[in-house]
Amino acid sequence: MNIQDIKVFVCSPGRNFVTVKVITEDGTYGLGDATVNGRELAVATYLEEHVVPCLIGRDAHSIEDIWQYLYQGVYWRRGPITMAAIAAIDMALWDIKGKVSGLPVYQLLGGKCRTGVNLYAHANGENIDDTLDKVQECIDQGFKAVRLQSAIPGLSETYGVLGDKKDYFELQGNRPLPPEQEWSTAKYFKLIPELFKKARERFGNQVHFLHDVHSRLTPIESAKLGKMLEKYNLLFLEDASIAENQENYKLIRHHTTTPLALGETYNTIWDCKDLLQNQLIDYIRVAATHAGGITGVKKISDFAAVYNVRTAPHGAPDLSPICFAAHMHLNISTHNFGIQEFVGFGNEESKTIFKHGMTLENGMVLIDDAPGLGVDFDETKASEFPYKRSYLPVSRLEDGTLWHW
Ligand code: KDG
Ligand code: MG
Repeated sequence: MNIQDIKVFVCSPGRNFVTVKVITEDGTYGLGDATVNGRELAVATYLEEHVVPCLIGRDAHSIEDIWQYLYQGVYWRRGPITMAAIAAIDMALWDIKGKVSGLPVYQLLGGKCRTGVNLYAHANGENIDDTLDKVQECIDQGFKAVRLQSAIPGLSETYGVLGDKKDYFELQGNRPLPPEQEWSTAKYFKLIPELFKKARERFGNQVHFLHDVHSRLTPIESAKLGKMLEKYNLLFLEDASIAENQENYKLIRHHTTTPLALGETYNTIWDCKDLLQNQLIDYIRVAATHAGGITGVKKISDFAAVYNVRTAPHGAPDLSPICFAAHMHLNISTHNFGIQEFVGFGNEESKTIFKHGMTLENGMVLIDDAPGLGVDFDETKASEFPYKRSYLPVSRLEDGTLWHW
């Protein structure tokens, strides 16, 4: 079953998505997500110029061989752009295999390990009370786990809290350049223990709490935060420090029993190999779109299982519903799955483009038995929302030093 054509679409229903459609000679097609937030056209060009010509005429069933061809077969391995391109092709090929066999992808991955996929929702507030009110809303909707983020007093903007702005397009105003945000660890440290103290006082142990540091702390500051939060019993603390140097986590781990999660920007097993085999983290957060697709994530999850590390896939809104569906098939069939981040199925515009049968029930996502990934893409609708240049913010300390965003 040879590949006849591959199309790449970039659309912007409120945010940019790069979508790949692989079409076989009998007309079967598969879909993949290749979105790298703020660098969308780099992946689209990589696909169109360097990947698509090599795949026409190849057997769409040879998923592993095509994965290796695009990974090992390229001298310039790894990196987010290459791995997102591989990811999109990989997802599309799994989608095709499922459609051809008449089975949902999770069946091809080994079948169901659980009935549904547990989620954590977001509570992002303007202050502590606002965050806690949003936790209540999440509980009312049936979520059993909630990530708490709150605006930091004294800083003009905080990660995760957009204020009256709908998204980063609005935050950038009419000037499509990276917005700049201030960071102060001292101000953050005044807020966070108070946030979780009040959260436990108000909600007791009825719900799991999580928090994303978004890599703003040094390793010793992360160790301190982990220790401060131990009594509030977090499900995990995410991206406490940047881990380009995986050794950083030895120091953090040594000081705290707060569970640690990491990996949403990782692209291959090599980015997290030391963290996993030294049991320095508890959850690995790689996303199918950024870590080589279903095939890439499966390799990482199986390796993680050996070291008792569970998966907690990235679920931000810059991953398209195709990536979310790929996660669902992985999550339901992976024994060492932990929890899935969830921020909804997209805005109203994006729902007119991406159609799927996933449903939300009592803090879980259920998937139907549609063959393949179970997502469809409306090309005509997508063309009504053309690409718009967009950037994620840049972070600086109060003295102007560039910092981790
Ligand atoms: O594109 C960047 C976002 O995906 C990221 O900031 C979201 O950290 C994030 C999360 O945990 O969802
Ligand atoms: Mg994160």
